[in-house]
Amino acid sequence: MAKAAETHPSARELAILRELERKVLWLATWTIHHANHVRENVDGVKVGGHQASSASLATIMTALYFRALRAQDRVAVKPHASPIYHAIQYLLGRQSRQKLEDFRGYKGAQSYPSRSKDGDDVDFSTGSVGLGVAQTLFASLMQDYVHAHGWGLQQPEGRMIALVGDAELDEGNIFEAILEGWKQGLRNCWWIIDYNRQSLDAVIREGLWERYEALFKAFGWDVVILKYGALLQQAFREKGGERLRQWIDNCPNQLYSALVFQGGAAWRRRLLDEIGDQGDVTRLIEARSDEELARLMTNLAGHDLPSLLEAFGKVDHDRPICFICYTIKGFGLPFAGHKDNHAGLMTPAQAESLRAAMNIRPGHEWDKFEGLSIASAELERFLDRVPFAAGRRRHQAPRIEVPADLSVSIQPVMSTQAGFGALLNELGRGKTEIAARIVTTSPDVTVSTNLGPWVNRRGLFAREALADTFRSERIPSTFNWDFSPKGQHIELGIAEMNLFILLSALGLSHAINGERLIPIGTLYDPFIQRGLDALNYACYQDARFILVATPSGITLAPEGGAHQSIATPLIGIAQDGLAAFEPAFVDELAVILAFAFDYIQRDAEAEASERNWLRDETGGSVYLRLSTRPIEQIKRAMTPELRQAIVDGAYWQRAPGPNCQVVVAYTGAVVPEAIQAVGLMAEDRRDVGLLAVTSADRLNAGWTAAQRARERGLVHARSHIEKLLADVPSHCGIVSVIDGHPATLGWLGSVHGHRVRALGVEHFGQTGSVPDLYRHYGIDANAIVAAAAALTPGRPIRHLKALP
Ligand SMILES: Cc1ncc(C[n+]2csc(CCOP(=O)(O)OP(=O)(O)O)c2C)c(N)n1
Ligand SMILES: [Mg+2]
Repeated sequence: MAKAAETHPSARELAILRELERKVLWLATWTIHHANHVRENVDGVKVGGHQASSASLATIMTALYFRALRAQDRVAVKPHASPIYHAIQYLLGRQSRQKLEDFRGYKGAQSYPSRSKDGDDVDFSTGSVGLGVAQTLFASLMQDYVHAHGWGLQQPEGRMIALVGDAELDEGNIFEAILEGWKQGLRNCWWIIDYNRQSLDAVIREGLWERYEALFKAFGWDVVILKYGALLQQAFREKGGERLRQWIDNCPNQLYSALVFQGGAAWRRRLLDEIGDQGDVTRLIEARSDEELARLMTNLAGHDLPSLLEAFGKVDHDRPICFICYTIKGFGLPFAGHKDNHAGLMTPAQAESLRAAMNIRPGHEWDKFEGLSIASAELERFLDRVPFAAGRRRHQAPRIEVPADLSVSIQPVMSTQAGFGALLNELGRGKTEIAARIVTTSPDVTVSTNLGPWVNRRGLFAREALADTFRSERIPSTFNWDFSPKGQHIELGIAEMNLFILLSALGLSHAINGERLIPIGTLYDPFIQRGLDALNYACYQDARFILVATPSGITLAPEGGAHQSIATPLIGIAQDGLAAFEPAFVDELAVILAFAFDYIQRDAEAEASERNWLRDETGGSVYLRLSTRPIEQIKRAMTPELRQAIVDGAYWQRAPGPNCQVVVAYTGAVVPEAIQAVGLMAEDRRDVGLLAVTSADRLNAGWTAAQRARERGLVHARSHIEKLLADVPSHCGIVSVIDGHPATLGWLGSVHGHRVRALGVEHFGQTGSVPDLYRHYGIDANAIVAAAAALTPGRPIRHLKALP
């Protein structure tokens, strides 16, 4: 049970926090101003405003970072509050002045908080709105998982906190996460909504807070509404105050924003017009100068430190909480409240008047304590004792030993998906460290992606045990669905976004909790696209996981249409931070999975290896595109050379002879067609080669890197694919084939200038049998032969049938 933070701040502490709040607002505003008006802006492009959006959170973040947060808490900061975040870190001595001066510039502080690109201890990246919010929810589940398994108990439980824009809540993935959080018994999660009632373009709808309140409560969250600051609360207690409160409560968002922008005189006119009574209310208004009236009317709780500190400090439980904090976008700045302020930048003249108001002398804009009325030494002492900054926040975890060989009994005919199930089943049987650290998860496709046998052995995870009633009732079932705190499979609802964000959370456990997990997520390959932005997000954060996508392609024949993935191999190539593989045989898969266990744990800062020109030392996540198609397996010894080639991305299954006219290069489940085509051509084309491509992604990356190295003078740089194709005669044609977009392998011809005919799938699939569809899309043996015949001169190929 979480304990309430200690007592109220003393008057002195509050005075210091108020000074810091001013300073944070100044530094953030100046950072953006400097990037636009002071730093030499070579291309004349404005580097982004967001002064208004930042100012909205200045008070809340001051309250959090300088008092309410503890070192074990983790925060996702709304993207446009990045300057506020960096300013706070600067004051805490964790961000350099140079980085602030270079904000949004080359290698400067990032526009949006970035775990991987910023040096000042960003917990979770944000930028694509909605994702960072959900990340905190899943990070909290991850923390529960780690602790329930008896790991990391020396560390106190942290709160996972998101600072959320009100318009950010339009993102559907947030609601998917809330639902999942409810199912999983979410704890220790705070979402603090910056309810400034403005989005990027406009002012938001009336009464949204009521919808949020009902919604969060429906899913078991506490809701705390922070609306009025201390000044307003005091005014409400005066005579006529109740009338003022009613007026504010009924005031439309648009009008409130407009009046905030217009200032004291406008407030006065409007209030007197609408509720002036020549009595109490009029007196309440007239007792204040324009300036005081403006300060009163903008004294919303989200800009009132005592209200915020009290609300955060008095939490004494671990239930999830949604704080709805009323704020003003651009608070304290000249465009406060204006609906066009999102990208608004202060003019140099406005910046000068802010400088004057803040007592900042020219040339001292970056001085930490410039213009403050409390002595620097006292402020320094305070900052040195800030609980958030005490101790280590980013952890490391030792490497988990990975066996060189993963054992699996390979059936004569077997699909890669079945192979995956068998490999995990074998792992589940043993008592190895790697098996203990594996955590699997799947969005309602656990059984259909072949995780069933693993789950039978290792059980499902839940903080509280829940027996499988079918089992206790002795009803025969293939699957044991018992939940316990020791279970190793996290069963998710169908939402793929949640899968990727959970993988993102599990895949950061080593850094967040100092405990390494080996996360494996499974889903149907086409639905990668449903969660693609979240996958991209997970990779950007450098989370480490293995993604197993199966089934894939039109090989999923009878399912038809948009169930059949086409573009995913290209995603595998293009997605940074993700090494994509598509093995054809189960022995290849075993090699790749063992590699993946190791690869996701690597984090060295090494240059690309001269062997294959891949940045293998830095590691990354892994994507395996698998298939349900049963394939006749090859009986062969796994030599070290073959193992290496499979990991590097390709090997000759049949090396081309010296007079080779055609090479067939295949990936994945179409291997029987490729082999058959080579056989059909053998009599009429000489020395046909058969190239097995296990990773178009890694081949392509190595090739690109080797070219770049040569262009920089490393003339001997050679990538794996360049070496493989080096002896293929230049007149030889390459027919490539994949159950996916043909561009995946189409680039092979550019390596040494061979002509290529790239076969694959470009259009939405049909239902049908595998042979029907392979014929229809032209990736069957006959189509491969026809492509070879068209590409390479020579006598007609006897076994070629007319194409349909
Ligand atoms: C997925 C995604 N879509 C669009 C954007 C562009 N965008 C950035 S902030 C924003 C809206 C900001 O509104 P709100 O969340 O209320 O924050 P505020 O600006 O009020 O602080 C939009 C549409 C984005 N960053 N991510
Ligand atoms: Mg907003």
